[in-house]
Amino acid sequence: MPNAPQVGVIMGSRSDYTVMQAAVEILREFNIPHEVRVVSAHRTPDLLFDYAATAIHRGLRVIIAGAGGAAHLPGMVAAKTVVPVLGVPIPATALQGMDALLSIVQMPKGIPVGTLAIGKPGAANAALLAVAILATTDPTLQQKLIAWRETRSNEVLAQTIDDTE
Ligand code: RP5
Repeated sequence: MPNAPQVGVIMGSRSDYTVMQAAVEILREFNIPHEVRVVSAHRTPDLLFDYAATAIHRGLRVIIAGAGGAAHLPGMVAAKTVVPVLGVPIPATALQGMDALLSIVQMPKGIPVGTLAIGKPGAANAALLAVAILATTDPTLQQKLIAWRETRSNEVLAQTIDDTE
């Protein structure tokens, strides 16, 4: 299926979408077929198991999982699939995402989760990393990613600072 999702973006709650939208925007920019779902590790554990267990057969090549608090979603998904899982810590509690970061990054040896930064920069980078992973087998996408980076470089090169103010 040509438009079958290649990247799954999941999150523990609808409230996480304000952060995870940054990932979706990047995937849209690169025209990556993707899907976006709410899958909660502790509130819908059966859905989590089903989502992860069927991911590879449905053609998903990367899963981006955002979660706040104890943030066990990315690790649990990774435990049920060999599709690469990228975890995004959501600043959802009084600890501003440090809790989620430590939970996601401290996976015991054997079940890796690629852990990104807390919040929107991490969500955007998770999508860029997903694009880079897909680009390893897609030269056209690789060129697009290179051009995207060049645009960012040129933006910085064009920046000036008026130090007389
Ligand atoms: C986690 O709890 C979610 O990933 C979210 O970041 C956090 C709060 O969820 P809600 O109470 O807003 O649904 O499971």
